[in-house]
Amino acid sequence: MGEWTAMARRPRSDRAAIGMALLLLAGAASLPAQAAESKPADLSSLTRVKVDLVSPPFVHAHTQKAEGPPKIVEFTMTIEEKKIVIDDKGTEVHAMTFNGSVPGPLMVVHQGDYVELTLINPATSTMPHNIDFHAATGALGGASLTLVNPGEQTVLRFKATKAGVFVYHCAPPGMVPWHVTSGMNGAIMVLPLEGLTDGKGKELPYDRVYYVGEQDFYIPRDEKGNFKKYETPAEAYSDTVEVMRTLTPTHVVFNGAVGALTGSNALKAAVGERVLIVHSQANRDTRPHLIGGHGNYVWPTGKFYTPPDVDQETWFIPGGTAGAAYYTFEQPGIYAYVNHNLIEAFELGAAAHFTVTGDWNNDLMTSVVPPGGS
Ligand SMILES: [Cu+2]
Repeated sequence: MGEWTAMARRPRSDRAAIGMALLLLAGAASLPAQAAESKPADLSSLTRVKVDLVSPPFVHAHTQKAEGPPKIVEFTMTIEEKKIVIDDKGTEVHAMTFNGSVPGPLMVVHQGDYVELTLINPATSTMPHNIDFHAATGALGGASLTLVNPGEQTVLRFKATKAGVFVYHCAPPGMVPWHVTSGMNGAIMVLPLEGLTDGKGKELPYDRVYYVGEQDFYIPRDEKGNFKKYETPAEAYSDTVEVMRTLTPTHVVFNGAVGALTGSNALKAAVGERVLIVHSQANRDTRPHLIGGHGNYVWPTGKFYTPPDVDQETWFIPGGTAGAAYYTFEQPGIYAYVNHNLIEAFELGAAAHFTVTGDWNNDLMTSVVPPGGS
């Protein structure tokens, strides 16, 4: 029986001991006790807003500038363990997901708001899960306060003190990289009260926002080199960890599968529209590039009070980070948005398309002599 099933059946006291060992490692052993004993925060005067999350690449409705004083923003996510197909050859992963999608949904709040998440692990799950918000302060990002066994749920509230886009991911003791590379990650966007700016006073409102979650998968192969299929996550566990330890992914994809954002699933925009692309990678470094376009304003590490880089060709997002890029499309056509490690883009799957409508600008580009014979 794999370690993960043993984890699921451990009683609370054992789980607490494991969590404590992890906390000792992190040098933060006393935090959960303090959380339980200290005075509760009085937030009774704050307005509560309930938000329904939507699946990426789309983002729930929100205002870019804050309206009114800080709020408590309520989100609910249900964990879903499910088999998904990740390429056109039928390769399967027993995915672990927040709300059924890889990546999990993008949450949007404003700086100073309180994020209140109800995290549900249904009885049909086979494993414990939790959530570590990189945007949160304390208790391993909330991970040590949110470990839920199958059939349990929990509510975590944290104050969004820092503006930017931030990764969240599952981090169950003993199984962190397996859960993260099985799809259990997403991002939150904490907007400055005044919305996005260039850091010099110019406002940067967007007409559209898309969320791209890049995912590395590690699928075991059989003796003939074909990808293996397994009946359960438990069965896949030890072979998968072996592949993970090579640090060589078999797939690097956007939004859970090769082609999830290409062809008929392409992202849409029009000439003149200002588009914000939020891009997260919870485990590996990445290098987004918009072929035929630019990053007019880019926050490569995603933090909105760091002035954006301008006119970028390719930008670097370190693993464990969400970044953001802002671009106003100027020409119609199909653009590829890729990880510019081109082997990862073209051979492993890390590519999306934008389909942009509008009028061609001959001043920006003209075919003077079309390709042909001399
Ligand atoms: Cu998990």
